Amino acid sequence: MDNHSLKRLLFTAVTVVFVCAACGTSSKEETNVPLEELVSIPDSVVVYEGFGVVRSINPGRTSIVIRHDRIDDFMSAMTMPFPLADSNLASTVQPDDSVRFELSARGPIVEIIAIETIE
Ligand SMILES: [Cu+2]
Repeated sequence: MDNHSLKRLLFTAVTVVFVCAACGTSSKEETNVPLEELVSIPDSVVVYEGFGVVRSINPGRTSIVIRHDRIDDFMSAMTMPFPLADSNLASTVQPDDSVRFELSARGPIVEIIAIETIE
């Protein structure tokens, strides 16, 4: 199992824990318990730099699919969607652009915090 698969599995596990916790809650007031209180999400954020080519931007501008190179200590090369920390980031790129981007990773929560086109 590569590192990315592990992260996906972790994310799935977190989602399952969250859903199960919501199901087991009897009071409506307790259904919006922050994820951080249900599972251990580290406080520390790690920022990774990535390079790749934009494949598509989702219509809601909440994520971008990138065919990315290997990201050292994080994941192998692949094509995958990345959530955007800010939808304004989507306006700076378009499909087929070569890009450099920065990812913040807080446990299984990964998102693009910066992106720019490169030559
Ligand atoms: Cu990836």
